[in-house]
Amino acid sequence: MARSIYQTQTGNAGEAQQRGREALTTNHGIPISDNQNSLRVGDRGPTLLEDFILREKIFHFDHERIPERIVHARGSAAHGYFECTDPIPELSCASIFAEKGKKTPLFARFSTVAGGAGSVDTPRDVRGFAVKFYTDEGNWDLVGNNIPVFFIQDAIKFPDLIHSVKMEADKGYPQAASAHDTFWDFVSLMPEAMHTVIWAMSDRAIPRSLRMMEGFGVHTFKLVNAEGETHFVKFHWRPRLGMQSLVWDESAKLQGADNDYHRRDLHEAIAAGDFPEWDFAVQVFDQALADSLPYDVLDPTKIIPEEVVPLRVIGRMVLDRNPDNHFAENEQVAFLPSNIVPGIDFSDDPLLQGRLFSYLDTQKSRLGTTNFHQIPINAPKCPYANMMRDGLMQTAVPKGRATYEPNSLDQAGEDPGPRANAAGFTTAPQQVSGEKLRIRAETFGDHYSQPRMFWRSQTENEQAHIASACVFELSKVGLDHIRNRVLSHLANIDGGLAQRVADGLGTALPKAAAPFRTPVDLEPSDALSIQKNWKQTLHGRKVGLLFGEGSDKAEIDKLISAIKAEGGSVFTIAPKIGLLKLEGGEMKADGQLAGSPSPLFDAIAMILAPEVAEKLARDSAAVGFVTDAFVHLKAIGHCNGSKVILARAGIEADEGVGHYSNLPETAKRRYWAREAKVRDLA
Ligand code: HDD
Repeated sequence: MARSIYQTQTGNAGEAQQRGREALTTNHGIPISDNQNSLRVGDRGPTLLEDFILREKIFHFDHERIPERIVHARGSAAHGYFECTDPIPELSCASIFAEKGKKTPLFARFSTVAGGAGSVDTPRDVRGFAVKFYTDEGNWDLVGNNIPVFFIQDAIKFPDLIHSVKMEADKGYPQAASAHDTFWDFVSLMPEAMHTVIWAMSDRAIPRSLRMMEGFGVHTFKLVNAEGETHFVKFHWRPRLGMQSLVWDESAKLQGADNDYHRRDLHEAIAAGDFPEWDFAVQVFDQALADSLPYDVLDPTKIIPEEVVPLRVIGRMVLDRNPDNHFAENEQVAFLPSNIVPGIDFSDDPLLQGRLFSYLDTQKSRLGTTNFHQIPINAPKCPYANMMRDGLMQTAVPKGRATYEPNSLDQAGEDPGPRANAAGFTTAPQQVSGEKLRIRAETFGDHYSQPRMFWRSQTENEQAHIASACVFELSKVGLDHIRNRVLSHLANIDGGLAQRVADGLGTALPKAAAPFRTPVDLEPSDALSIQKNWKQTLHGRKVGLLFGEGSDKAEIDKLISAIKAEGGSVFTIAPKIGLLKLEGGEMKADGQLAGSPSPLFDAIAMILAPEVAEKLARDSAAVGFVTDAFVHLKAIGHCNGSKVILARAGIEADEGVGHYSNLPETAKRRYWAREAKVRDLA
């Protein structure tokens, strides 16, 4: 018999078990004796159709992919729990909010909106913030975003919005980017989009980490207590690490440095036991307050500033376990805004109402069956029972004859009354009357006051980022009339902003668009600014430490311990990845210099022997390392020898540039004041 040049790694079941590994079998349990060679005639002859092992393997592989999500295709996810810290039985009878300390398991998925599943993590985009709570009264899915408002007011416009932002239909590009004609054409024809547009042009749309962004339920929902009393509510997630964003140039460079920047950051933090946490807060208000506001609480393009209705923290989310399998969990998780539990209810927000249909419908297309709820990541963790039966991929084996209700077969002798549960979900009663109309309330008609409030709530530096983002995006728009129409809307938000964008584009400012409602000046809200709420901490932040042959090992160790003592982490970088001889020891780097550019870190340090520094000053990777750190407004901690690299990069010292021993302090922030020196912002 011919012998294979490849030895089988599979062996027989007995051998594999002896090695403590599961033996390979087909999907039908037949042990496989050889996973290296297909069945053929002789050792060089044709492959036989009879080879059921080959055919099954290739057949399964050919069908590995399922349709990616039409939006939010690229996502990163984790398991965790919700802990109730301040029960609210007076507001809601939801069991999840019933007792202090009560924990509810959950699965969270963060996503970009526009790009495909394989696109990069750091484009300018809204981020999805979806949480599935496996409560003991069924699954509650809070499917929100990191921006508290949405582009459109009515679900009927959603396909149009998404078609406009996705890659252009004829060209198939750009991928994962709003900087193109169709997006700006659509939003400039829909003035209601302006509020979300200005958030999307702000630093909120380029988060530093998924762990450092806020989340919002966006819509107004209702809380319902045991007596049936209702209140309006908006849901908020607040990151314990504080908010942080990238600068635009950094986020663009990260797209080359690490496609998976956010996914890796989340995964590594959880793997290291540094579990990301968010506070969960509610903004609760009644009809009287809603009536007193100059905008409609059912309009998803509006926020209620927390200075108007304060936030009450009632719980926290901790993400403490990475998924075991990306496909089974992250890809197959099906979020449904219609998954709601007793004690919470929908409002009449017309965007929310449309979402209640869309998500259930999309799951049938993605997961292929009405039984997608049986997939482990989607199945409730409490018992569930009903008379729904059969369907594609039915994996349950329900027992009994009766598949209808009421019936008197299941529990013989029992009263065959309805089996519904009096404590089950009830819709809060609400008076509704009116004619059937396709119309939008005039109270939805103020499109500029809130974007103006957002603009005025930002620091000067944040305003410059917004204006520059508008210039960048509109400079990618090919058609003048679209650019001009955008400018005509910006003029209604703030004349200064519009002028700066027009100047940045080198174009004349057109006249302001005619507003449906004249904008008013609302009180600015400090809570809307990232920089005003900056958390001075090293927790969650990473320092890139460059060393080389002959570096002082004791100094390196001292700096690493000091950074770790402040909650930060260190990634060591050297020109070579192998074991290096240092002054006083040896050390291996985590990464090689050319593959570890500084956009990957929050701050950088250099501890180098003078002759190594001299050499690196002629290496573009080292010069780029410090140049990028400087223009991305990061702290730079250097030794005396490494000044030669800074000099080569033309870096002048400022309060963020100094001896590495100060880095544990200086790395806690970015140096916004430096920006005017390194970048011409609009
Ligand atoms: Fe949506 C996915 C958030 C409006 C239709 N949406 C999706 C996800 C998030 C959001 C976070 C990803 C969930 C996951 O990780 O799997 N969507 C929002 C927010 C909206 C919003 C905050 C407005 C406030 N969405 C919206 C409307 C519609 C949809 C108005 C349709 C009428 N969204 C979908 C969808 C997706 C989706 C097509 C794609 C995949 C999926 O649902 O499961 O059904």
